[in-house]
Amino acid sequence: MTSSREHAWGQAAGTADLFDGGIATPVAGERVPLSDGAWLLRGFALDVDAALMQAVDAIAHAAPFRHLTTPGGFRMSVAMTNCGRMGWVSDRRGYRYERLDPCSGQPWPKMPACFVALASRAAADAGYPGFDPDACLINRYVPGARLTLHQDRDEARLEAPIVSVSLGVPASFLWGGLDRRDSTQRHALAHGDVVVWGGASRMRFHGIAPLRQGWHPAAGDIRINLTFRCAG
Ligand code: MD3
Ligand code: FE
Repeated sequence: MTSSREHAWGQAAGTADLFDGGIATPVAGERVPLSDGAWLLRGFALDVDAALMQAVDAIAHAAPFRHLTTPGGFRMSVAMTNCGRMGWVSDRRGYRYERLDPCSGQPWPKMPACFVALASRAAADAGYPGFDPDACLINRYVPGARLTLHQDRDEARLEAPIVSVSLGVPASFLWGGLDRRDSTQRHALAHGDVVVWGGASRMRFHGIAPLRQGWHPAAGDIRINLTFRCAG
């Protein structure tokens, strides 16, 4: 495997191998600085994971996961839905936040109290008190699904951080710079990991490598990612 992977995880002693590539199992309770303003809070959501998974199921019942189309006409391999006052959508007309689910014409499901509580607790822990997200994009990955390198810049309040929560099968997160051509680092994001992306890191390019075959007792062979945003 690449030296960047070994470098990223080389200092985590006494942890078991999670991937054959040598990425180690995250240690719950660790706070890892990723870059300026970005913190990885390992295992931060582990105490509420069952409530989060149950809430995702309820949201998906009202606003089913769907494969959006990019403005360029490609079907995204990641399936998405939203909750909260605003939801992120993509179609031939572009990327944007909408108050209504285009599939149903109804408002997105309300953001569950356990979502808001976790997101604001994580943001405060990383140095962003008073985080009050109005949108939660929910991504669902099956084996092979990926998110190519991109920036998140459709939100109205770019000074607010984004909080992400990983659930289910672990993923290899690609972490670049402010220019698409900048080199990327990889970090494993495992079930229960929370990352807070603010400050100078807010506009960095990032993505998810194709999901590898795996199994997590709470999610089966899929990965779920929640991203909390101040969009409106
Ligand atoms: C860094 N999701 O939904 S979460 C996305 O795991 C997205 O599904 C990925 O990128 C996922 O837009 C990665 C980590 C993440 C989310 C938003 C960020 C990292 C970020 C915004 C700015 C910088
Ligand atoms: Fe993103």
